[in-house]
Amino acid sequence: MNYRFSGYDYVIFGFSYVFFFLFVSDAYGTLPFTLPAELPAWIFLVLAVLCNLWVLPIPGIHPRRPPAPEISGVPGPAKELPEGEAALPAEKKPLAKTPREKLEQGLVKTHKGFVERLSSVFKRSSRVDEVLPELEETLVGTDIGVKTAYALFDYVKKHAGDLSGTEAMLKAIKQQIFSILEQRQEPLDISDEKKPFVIMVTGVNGSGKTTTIAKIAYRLKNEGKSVIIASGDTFRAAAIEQLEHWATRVNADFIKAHQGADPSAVAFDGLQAAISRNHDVLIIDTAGRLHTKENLMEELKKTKRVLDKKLPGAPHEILLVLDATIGQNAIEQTRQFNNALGITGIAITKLDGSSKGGVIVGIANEFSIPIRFIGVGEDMDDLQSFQAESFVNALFIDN
Ligand SMILES: Nc1nc2c(ncn2[C@@H]2O[C@H](COP(=O)(O)OP(=O)(O)OP(=O)(O)O)[C@@H](O)[C@H]2O)c(=O)[nH]1
Ligand SMILES: [Mg+2]
Repeated sequence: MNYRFSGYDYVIFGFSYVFFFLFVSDAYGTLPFTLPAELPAWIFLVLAVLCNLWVLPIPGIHPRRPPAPEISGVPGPAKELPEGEAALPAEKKPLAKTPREKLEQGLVKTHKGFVERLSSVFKRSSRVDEVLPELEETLVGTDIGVKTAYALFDYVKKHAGDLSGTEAMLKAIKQQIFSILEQRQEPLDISDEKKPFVIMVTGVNGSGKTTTIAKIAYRLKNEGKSVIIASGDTFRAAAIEQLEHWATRVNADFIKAHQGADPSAVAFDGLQAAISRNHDVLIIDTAGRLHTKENLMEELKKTKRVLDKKLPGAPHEILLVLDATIGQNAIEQTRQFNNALGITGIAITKLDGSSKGGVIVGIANEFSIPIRFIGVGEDMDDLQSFQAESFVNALFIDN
């Protein structure tokens, strides 16, 4: 916590020592003077504790002392801002990070959870054959999924004879991961021929759908596109309000639904509004769970059908939002959503909060679905277009 002690605090802190000394002396009967009244020893202890409490930075107890200003450049809590800009006056703004720095910072935990684990295996010995059994075990224990772990392991084993040492093994793995990821690098192309371009955003609850929608809308608005957002997650009123808040913040049009409304009817209304108001892009939020007993996938399929009926070819993108913190479970989620809906793009969020971001390699290896975006933070510009090369370089930083 950022906190500065004033001179006044040091005096109070000194008093706490005095009271503690009095408590100990009184308790042992060695007080060097007589007290004016018969006070029990514990009174001094209470006073010492109170002095300490006064000095310690406890929220709510020190309204008179604001925290020291943020100077580290670490993003603070979400700011209430138009166009995603920082609310601080220019001279107080922390230095803006470049997308590359954000990516590197966002992948620090995954670097530790994946690359450092592999590096530690290679540090044991410089002989390729000696580390193979441990490499197998370590790869399988990471978050890339067993299938991909064995694909990488088999590759290294097969080429073991050509590799000069364990350092070359890590480089070979890095290269293989790049090859896997490169195939999935295909940014979302919003062509003018498909107008309105309809993006249906899916994923389990809490995966980051609504925030990702806001971030995409923010990007598109910056590119000069007009955007409308429809709140197809009618599970709870708060979800609708959350989306409305984001739509206002990024200056996008919004189709509001009431809680409990039929999600496919909301999507239909959104599409109708997008057409009549001549918007370039419609983004539809969907629920991660439902209030009815109906199956989530069936409901999503229905929404997809309704959109296609109104505008043949829509939705043009069915974006699956996956939370990187759940690790390998994201692979199973992709399978289920893809089987039901035919996912056309993936966004992986919360990489900054996860050491399990290696799962992206497993997803890229097991499904031929483009990875459109990666989320590396909670700010509006923390959604990046997925680029295999910069991703792998940030992941294997220093290697
Ligand atoms: N650190 C970090 N947090 C994120 C990222 N993306 C989303 N979040 C946070 O994840 C939480 C859930 O995000 P939502 O967008 O509400 O998720 P959702 O899928 O819409 O959730 P439901 O509406 O409950 O289904 C929020 O606190 C977001 O701020 C990210 O890339 N990094
Ligand atoms: Mg939501």
